[in-house]
Order: sequence, then structure tokens, then C-alpha cells
Amino acid sequence: DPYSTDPTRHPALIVNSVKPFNAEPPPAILTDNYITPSDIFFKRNHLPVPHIDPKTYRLEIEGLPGGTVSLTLDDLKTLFPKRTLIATIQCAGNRRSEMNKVKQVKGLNWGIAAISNAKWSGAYLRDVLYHYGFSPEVAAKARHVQFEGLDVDVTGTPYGASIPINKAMSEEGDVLLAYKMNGEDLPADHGFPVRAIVPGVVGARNIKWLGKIVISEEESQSHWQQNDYKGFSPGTDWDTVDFKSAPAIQELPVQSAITNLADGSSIDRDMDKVTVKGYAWSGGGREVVRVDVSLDGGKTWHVAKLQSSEEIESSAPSPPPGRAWAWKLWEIEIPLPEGAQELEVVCKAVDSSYNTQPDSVAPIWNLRGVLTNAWHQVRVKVK
Ligand code: MTE
Ligand code: MO
Repeated sequence: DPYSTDPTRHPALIVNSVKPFNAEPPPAILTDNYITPSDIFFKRNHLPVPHIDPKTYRLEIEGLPGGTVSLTLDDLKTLFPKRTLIATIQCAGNRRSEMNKVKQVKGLNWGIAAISNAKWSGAYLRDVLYHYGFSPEVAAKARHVQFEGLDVDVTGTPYGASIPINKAMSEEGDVLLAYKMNGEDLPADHGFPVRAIVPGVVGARNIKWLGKIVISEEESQSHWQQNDYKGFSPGTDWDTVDFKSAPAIQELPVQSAITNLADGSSIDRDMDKVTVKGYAWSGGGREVVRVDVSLDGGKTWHVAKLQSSEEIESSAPSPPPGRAWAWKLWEIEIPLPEGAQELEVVCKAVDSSYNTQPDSVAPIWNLRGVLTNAWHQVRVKVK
């Protein structure tokens, strides 16, 4: 059993699949901390966790002007400045279970917590590439940076994906070859010893157990880049789908969810106020500028308070425009409407481009169940 050496995991995790291991924290604890503790950070593995000896670990980089280079972990730590950033990772399948309620989709039945936020440290990919003589001008033909993991399937094929070269090279892209998560070595489940952090981009491109980087004219030819993690029309089914017709998901759309109230739960009629809490985040470094909350299914709205950076910690100053990689936690107290028997609590976020979330799931339904970002809605009884 190739999974027999997988690490042990926190018992509070809600497990979607054991082999490979896929799990998310309970929503109620997800937003207890701005920085998600590593042991409850959601885990999304496609394959067994590889065991890598940091002493013999090598990161190969192909496609550089001087040919291939091979870096040790020590090289990464000593040849390049150590950079730290806070970034949220969200799986394309976050909230897939809501799509399943519209019509069955193919994929893990994630709740609202296939998203987490951590502090990552490592070398900027751009620092490494410039160090070895690469620049977009030097290699005008290069268009993509491919990543390969050291986790392999039974045929020896590794997990892989790619990102556009602009994201990798840009001063504002902040792509990290991370060797620390929340101040410690990366845990086995999160890519020890090195993973790519591609802030603002779908989880699937944040390659763990990074073994190889290829600078190329071509996208990664991996299954996950070509035939998965793409969005389609609600009218497209498995008989008609042409994966070549859609671009690979990179930047994610604006998202938010309610974490402190569960669907079908009850609150006490004697309380004069309802507290609603949750998270909000957008891809591409677009900052969440507002979260609206409704208790009546979207007829009337209230503006939630976004957690300010001072409340978070001194190490999290306001991000520069276009580089808001981390989520925002939000909270609001709303007077309990008199005589209400049931509340339809809804949230929706707005990002700095004034993108907002669609009101329902059906029009964004797709056969793989990715990109679920409709208004999050929970029904709560008043007793
Ligand atoms: N990298 C490798 N090598 N193997 C994987 O299975 N899963 C990807 C990505 N990187 C994966 C990987 C997916 S789909 C997601 S959502 C994120 O890792 C999850 O990262 P996490 O487990 O640290 O939360
Ligand atoms: Mo994912």
C-alpha cells in the first residue's frame, strides 16, 4: 500500500477521501485564526505523500540560458533572499457539494473549507530565474513555467501543472519557492521540503514536493493542466465536453462563505442580535473591499466589518494594490428581525475590481464542479 507511510493527521479534520488524503477543517474553526494552523489547513493530495530526504533533495530547473541547473535545499536557503508572504490557497473544488445539490458532478464533495491561509517563506522564483541568467527578454519564446511534483502515480507520472511566465517573472507576481509554512519546515502533507506558492492562483498550480521546473513555450501537458481544472457551460456534459476548448483555471473569482452558522441549525429567540462570521477572498491579488450580509435571502443587506490589518498582526500590513494574496475575515451583528421563524442568512463579497458573486449555483454549474462561488446561504431556525 503506497499510502501506508502517509503522515498522521489532526483528528478534527473532515475527511473527504483517505487514499489519497483529502480533508478540510470544520467550518466553525476555520476562521478562529487569521493564519490557519498547519495541522488543520485543508489537505488536497492526488497521490501518496512522497518521502524526501532533505540532504539528497534536488530541484532541477530546465530551460535556462545556460542549460539545466540542480539546486540543493541549502542553495535555495542561502543563495537567495528569504521572502515571506501571507497567502490563501483555495482548491478549485471548494464548495463543490453545493453544485452537487443542483446536479451531480464528478469530484470530491468539498464543503466550504477547501480554503486556508498561511504564512509562507522561501525564495522568489523570479530571484532564482534571474540569478541563472533568465529573463523574459533572454528567452522571448518562453511562455509558461511548468512545475513537477515528486509524487508519482503507478505509471511513474508525477503531479504537474504550469503557470504563465508573466506571473512567474513579474515584480508583482510574488511566486515563491517555499520551504517554510507558518515559521516551520513544510509539513509532509503540504509539500516538504519545497512547494510552489502561486498567490492569487488556484490551488492546483501550487505544486507540492517540487522536483522540477521547466521554462517552456508550452503549458504543462499533465492531465491536471489539460483535462481537469477547467470551467465549462452548464449545458456541457461528459458526452460533449472538449477539454481543449477551455483555458486552464489560473486566477480564481471572488469568494466568501459563512463559517459560524451551519445550515439547518437553530438560534435562540431571546437573543436580540445574530452574529454572522466568515471569510472572503479573491484571486489575482484583488483585495476584498466589502462583504454584504442578508438575513432574508437577499432582500435587505448589511455591510460586515472586515478584520483590519492591525487586528491581525503587525506582520500583515495592508497589501500593495493588486497584491492582496490573503483572505479577509469578517463579522457582523444584525438585530434579529421580530417574529422571524427562520432566517435565510446570505453573504456575498465584492473585490477591488467590483466583481461580485453570482446569486445562485445553477447558472455556474459545470460538470467538474469547479469555481463554485455563488452567494453562500444557510437556513437557521429561530426557536
Ligand atoms: N502538488 C502535488 N505535487 N500533488 C498534488 O496532489 N494538489 C494540488 C496542489 N499541489 C497537489 C499539489 C491541489 S489540487 C491543491 S488544491 C493544493 O495543492 C492543496 O494544497 P494543500 O494540500 O497544501 O492545501
Ligand atoms: Mo485543488
